[in-house]
Amino acid sequence: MSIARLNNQERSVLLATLKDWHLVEGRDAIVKTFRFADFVAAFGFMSRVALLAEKHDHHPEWFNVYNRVEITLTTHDADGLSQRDIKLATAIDAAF
Ligand code: H2B
Repeated sequence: MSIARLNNQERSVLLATLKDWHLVEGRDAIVKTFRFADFVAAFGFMSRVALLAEKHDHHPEWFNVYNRVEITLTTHDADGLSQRDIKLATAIDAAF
């Protein structure tokens, strides 16, 4: 299914409202790194995000080492950033 990419105005709103999410160099995506006390805390967060991803039908690219979780969001169906990424990023921040 196709969905619209964010326009320039939506992008500035996105970056102004989402804390510590950054544009990825060389692709239309955003990334944020989350740090936790230990692996169990990090994995608990990943479990919450997994449920959110299913609920939103939007799934993160992510990388975990011990207490660090790096999450990248983009919309393959839009070939870049869409409102779905804003919505999921906001929900992820609330689960942190
Ligand atoms: N997740 C992400 N990050 N991007 C997508 O384009 C996407 C997704 N598409 N999760 C969804 C699932 C799509 O495959 C289903 C069919 O809606």
